[in-house]
Amino acid sequence: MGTDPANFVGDADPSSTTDPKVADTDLDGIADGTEDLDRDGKVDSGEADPQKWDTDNDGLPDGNVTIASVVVGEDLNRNGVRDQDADGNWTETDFLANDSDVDGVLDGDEVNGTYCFATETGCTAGAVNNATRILDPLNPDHEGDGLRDGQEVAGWKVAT
Ligand SMILES: [Ca+2]
Ligand SMILES: [Ca+2]
Ligand SMILES: [Ca+2]
Ligand SMILES: [Ca+2]
Repeated sequence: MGTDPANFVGDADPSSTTDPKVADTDLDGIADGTEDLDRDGKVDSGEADPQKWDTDNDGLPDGNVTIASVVVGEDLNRNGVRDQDADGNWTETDFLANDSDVDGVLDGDEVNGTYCFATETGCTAGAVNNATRILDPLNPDHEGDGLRDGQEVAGWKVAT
């Protein structure tokens, strides 16, 4: 017996260490082997980091977790890739980009309602959840008024 060289895949990055006894080392909802799409033991371009709960640091876990009965996360079906519908529209946020809809508001702030307006005092972005401020992380202009959500957060207004 022993290791069959035909089946053994070497670890391309020995400095990364996931726990072989745990299926999901970083508890982000995606199994370690699924985050490492090509199974080479290295975090390659396009892959989430199996040792980081939130690879892009936007406040949302790479996979999904349930917090207070609400499912939040990026790779909602936990398959290790960002999915699209038949029309090519993204159905999941990007676990490698902290602002998936490129509107200037981080994914986590859109989902958790933690953004602040530039003119506000006593408010730190990301500090406190605010249910009245939940936006859509896949829609850069949730009201459809032509201004990106981040521009409105920064204090821009539609000319009247
Ligand atoms: Ca994981
Ligand atoms: Ca994230
Ligand atoms: Ca997915
Ligand atoms: Ca955004």
